[in-house]
Amino acid sequence: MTETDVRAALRAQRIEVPSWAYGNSGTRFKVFAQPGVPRTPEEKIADAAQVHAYTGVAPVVSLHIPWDRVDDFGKLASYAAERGVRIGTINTNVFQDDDYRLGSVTNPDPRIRRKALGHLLECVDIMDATGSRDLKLWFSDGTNYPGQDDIRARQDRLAEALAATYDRLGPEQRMLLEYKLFEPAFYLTDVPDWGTAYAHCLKLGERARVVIDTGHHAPGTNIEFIVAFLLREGKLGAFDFNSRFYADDDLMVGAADPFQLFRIMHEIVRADALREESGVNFMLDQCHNIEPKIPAQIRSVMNVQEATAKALLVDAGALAAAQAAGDVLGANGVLMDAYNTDVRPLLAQVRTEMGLDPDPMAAYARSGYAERIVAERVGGQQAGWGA
Ligand code: RM4
Ligand code: MN
Repeated sequence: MTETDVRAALRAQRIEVPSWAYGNSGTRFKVFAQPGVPRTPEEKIADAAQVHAYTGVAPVVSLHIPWDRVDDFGKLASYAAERGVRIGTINTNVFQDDDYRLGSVTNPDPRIRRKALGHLLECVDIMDATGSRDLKLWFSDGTNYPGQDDIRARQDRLAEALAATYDRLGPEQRMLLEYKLFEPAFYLTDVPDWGTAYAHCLKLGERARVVIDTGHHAPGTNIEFIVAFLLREGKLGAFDFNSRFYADDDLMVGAADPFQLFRIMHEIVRADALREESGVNFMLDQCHNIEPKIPAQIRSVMNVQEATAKALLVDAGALAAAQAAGDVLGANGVLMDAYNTDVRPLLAQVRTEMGLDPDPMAAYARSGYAERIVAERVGGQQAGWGA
């Protein structure tokens, strides 16, 4: 790839940001409120628009229902458009109601299963109003003790709810199924890994795809293998990017392991899946518990851009030649050369070409927006996880 092509690919890259990153969040021990945090979905969108304004590659905001419930979603979509962004993925939430103590769509009680399915279908109604393409499903469903419930029956119930939701989708809409190894369930999780998600998606059809949340694996898991495999099968729908040191830490992507992020993006570039038409959605799913939220999102977008730039710089011809020749060290050297390149000047140039400040962090800090929201957002109820 020529340097001009690399820069064009970086200009065309798109990263979706989560509305919940701008609200208060924390651990089960404490949520530290921050001044200036949004009180409404509109204020979250306004904050997300700042991330796009300084990076130029983050024009889409993901919503989480019911956290972002409004009376008129069409109006919310227009509000987003006025701020230069649009509403993206609709994230379902069947993990925060007392009824879901023993599960949502896999609950042994048919009444609760119907209630959970009702929420999933309502989220498709919301997609119709916002013009969203993707419905993202993550289930906290599972059990804490062996024998607590029947593993196979729970899979049957899950399959039934997934099929009913899939049937409700419009022709342009997709269903994305996310997996997670454990937490909040500690013994068994009903969708614990990519294989389970993949098997369900395969049965459902073309428009069902898997979401890889980078924080949802056992330590040491080779995530880029999962990426390569799903891309090859046409079943990778989206990423939830974040980083982890221990469990599902939801820290800034690229903070814990920038090399892993590079390896993931290398598989993306290798499969030519960076382009929007590939149908892979690059989302952030993060919580900024102690750091300021908008700058943390800007930094995260930049981290993804840096990993992408390095992946684009891999000399594909030299790599293929070394691989074909069985040159172990040569092939590894080609990859490491790209990883060890300082791509910050290249990205600064890309931003200048896009009419942006080459240093998004500094430009945002200078803008006065952070001070303004602290002064203006007084009173009301700050948005948060409600966990
Ligand atoms: C889950 C999962 C979902 C996200 C929620 C907030 O762990 O990652 O994607 O919507 O957290
Ligand atoms: Mn996630």
